Amino acid sequence: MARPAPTTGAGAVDTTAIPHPRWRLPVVGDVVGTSRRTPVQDSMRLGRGLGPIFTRKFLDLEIVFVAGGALTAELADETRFAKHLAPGVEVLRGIGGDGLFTAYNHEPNWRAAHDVLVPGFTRGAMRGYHRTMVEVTARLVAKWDRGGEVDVSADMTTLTLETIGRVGFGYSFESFERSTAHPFVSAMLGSLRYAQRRNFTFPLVRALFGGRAEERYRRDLAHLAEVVDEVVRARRGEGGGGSDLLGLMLDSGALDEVNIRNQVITFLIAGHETTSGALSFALHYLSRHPEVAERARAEVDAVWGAAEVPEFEQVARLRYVRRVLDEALRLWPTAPAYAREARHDTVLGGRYPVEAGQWVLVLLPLVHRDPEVWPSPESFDPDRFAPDRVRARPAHVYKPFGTGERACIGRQFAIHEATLALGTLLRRYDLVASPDYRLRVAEALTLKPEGFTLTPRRR
Ligand code: MNH
Repeated sequence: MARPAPTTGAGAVDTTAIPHPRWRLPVVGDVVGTSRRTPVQDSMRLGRGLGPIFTRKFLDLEIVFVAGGALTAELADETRFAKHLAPGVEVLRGIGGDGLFTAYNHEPNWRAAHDVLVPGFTRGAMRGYHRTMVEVTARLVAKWDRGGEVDVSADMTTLTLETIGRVGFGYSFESFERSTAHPFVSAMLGSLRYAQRRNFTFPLVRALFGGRAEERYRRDLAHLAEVVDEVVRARRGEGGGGSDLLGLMLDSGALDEVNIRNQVITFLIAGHETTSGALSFALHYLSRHPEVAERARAEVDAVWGAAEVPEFEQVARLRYVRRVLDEALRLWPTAPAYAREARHDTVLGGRYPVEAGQWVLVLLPLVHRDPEVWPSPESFDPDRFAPDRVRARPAHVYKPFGTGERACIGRQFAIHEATLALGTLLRRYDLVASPDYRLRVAEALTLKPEGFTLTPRRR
């Protein structure tokens, strides 16, 4: 007997041959034991043991998750697949508009902005940002020097937001000087929270009870636009120019006002949350693995020597610190998923037909734990990223920065910023965590450790 046609949302794949979690309920789907606060970790739990591909059903939407390295590598083939705006990203269109992260592949502004902004992310550009990054890191150090317990995720968020604001746009939130959040930051977090929550609320509930939240969202968006427009006006007043991201956009003449505003908001958001989480996870693992921290610190001492602050090249030479960061991003890729759609009808893994336009979600925390690729996947071992071991692995199985031409434009930026910060903190402090802390992962737009504190002690 033919099986009934699966109830798939528009654009989803024929899922008849793909495993799904055991306790699938009629109508609502795979929701037993899940929470809307932890969709990624729920998917990890439900997907474990189901193999390299599985589905989860949410009401009438059935999403295909890819959890294996080989399928992830196949999806990296740009001739067959392209970026897709997954529902969780599409809800951010209201905030990022046609900015790089939320642009559709077919929007001409994606290519236009990409071409304008790529020069802002070259090695030479990073060299130009280095001094400002060092200055912002010094603010963090001044705070930690005052002693006492610190909320790691909060401090890393302050560091990375301040860095992208100053480096990218010459704008300081003065976050280290404030006792309460900058209004721009509140508006940013508020609008993100609203956009994501709306993703999970039924339209009727929203219509009945969502009025005030909706109004607040509009106000938050208006405030974001106002602040950005003010920054742009100020720069224009100085005659434009400057070698930062804003300067590149204003000087190019290729981007319209609204698009520039969308890019600034996009960069302020995409340019800090993920790096903040990556730093926080790395610090967590360093605090849990004293032998790793010792080795990393010895490297910093050897490479930086007595220099008060490192030179640009001295950051790139922290090879082992970099491996710590890579390994933290393997276990907790802070942008935990990305979606890929078929460019034309094709067959995934030799078995699963995917029609043009249909899409699947790459679930990185499981891909990065694929036992076919990663021996003892749960253990924290930075030496997995030693050059010979990287070479021994297949390509495209480690993807914390996404893939293809829509991969992260800020990768080098994030790596330089995070390696500099980790080196600075390792050299200056013993990172003492509470022995009782068990890693809890909070999910918002990105992943970060929750409730993780350190008591840094000057060496
Ligand atoms: Mn980032 C795209 C991860 C840091 C700006 N980033 C992506 C994607 C991933 C990602 C994954 C692809 C998403 C998709 O396919 O839908 N990004 C990260 C991680 C870090 C990070 C894990 C830090 C660690 N990103 C940064 C920084 C910036 C930045 C820093 C800016 C300074 N990222 C972007 C932008 C895009 C992006 C912009 C969209 C690029 C495009 O589509 O053209």
